[in-house]
Amino acid sequence: MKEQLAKIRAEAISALESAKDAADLDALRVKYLGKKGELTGVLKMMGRLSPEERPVMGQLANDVRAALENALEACSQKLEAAALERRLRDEALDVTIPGKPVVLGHQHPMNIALEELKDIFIGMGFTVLEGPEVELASYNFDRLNAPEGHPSRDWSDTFYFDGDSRVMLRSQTSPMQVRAMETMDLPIRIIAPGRVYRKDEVDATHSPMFHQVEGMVIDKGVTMADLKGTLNTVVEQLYGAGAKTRFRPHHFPFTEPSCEMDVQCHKCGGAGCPTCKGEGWIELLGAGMVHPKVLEMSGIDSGTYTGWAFGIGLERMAMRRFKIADLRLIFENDVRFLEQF
Ligand code: 2U9
Repeated sequence: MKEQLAKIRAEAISALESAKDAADLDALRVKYLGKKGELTGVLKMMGRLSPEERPVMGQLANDVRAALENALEACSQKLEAAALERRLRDEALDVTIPGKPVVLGHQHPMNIALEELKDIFIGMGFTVLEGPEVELASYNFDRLNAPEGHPSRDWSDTFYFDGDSRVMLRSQTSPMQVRAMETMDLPIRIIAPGRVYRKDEVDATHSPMFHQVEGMVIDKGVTMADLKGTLNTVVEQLYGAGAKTRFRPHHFPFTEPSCEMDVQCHKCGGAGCPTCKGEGWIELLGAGMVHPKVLEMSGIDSGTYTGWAFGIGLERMAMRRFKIADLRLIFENDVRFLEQF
């Protein structure tokens, strides 16, 4: 029996040396220490021993069990350490390798132009208002002194939603000024940027959707001098201190008197060149004193209050600012074009 125990011990220790993983260890544990294992088998034969031999063999068997358990534990720790070592090696990450560069996007040229303009007006105390693109014709036309039958209301120019021409895609951001007159306390100093829609064929200078920035000031004692002073300041901030302007008479239904403002050509300084088509001047915006009828329709006493308003086509402004020759480039969103700004 003594020899059997020594053999089990030697065999088990040697088998442990070639165990490769936890499954091998479990199999050996069952084989030697399990209920039907070899050590248990030997212990079952203890009954045949003499009373003197029994405690000696019992002690020996316990020693062998303890030795095997220790060896199993040691082997398990060794395998775990090796497995960890292998994982650390396999999953090693070199954090010093340079990363893949992230290509950062940037603002669209239209947004750059809009932000510049907004900054200038916010700096002068204006509030920025945004509102619905689907509008009531009453806000888009009637309240702006363009009653039924006015040419700007024509079906060939306007995107109406219904047969009786009551709901439409706004053709200008002016309805926002009407809404401001209805809801805001006087004095009012606002700009209204946004998308507007007109039935235009797409070409190098036209699109059925384009952007406007309109603005309006209403207060007591506001005159054409305030209009000119404010717009001259805007132009100086956009084009530099030396930029000259001129105001030409014009007609709009919502302003009286009305004008257009030109900026002296930055390329030729007024002499005439291809950029200004020989004119020396480039048209920038339309403006005028808010028509007394427009004030009265929105409940403002035109005897006490006066106002001025303007409208700029943002695409034209951005095209000049960034020297873009064809309007379609602005809407196509070709990355090769956008990357240039
Ligand atoms: C109210 C009163 C007056 C807005 C104005 C213009 C002149 C103008 C054009 C510029 C180029 C339209 O985008 S464009 O085609 N706009 O010339 N807009 S005055 O006047 C208003 C607006 C609202 C209540």
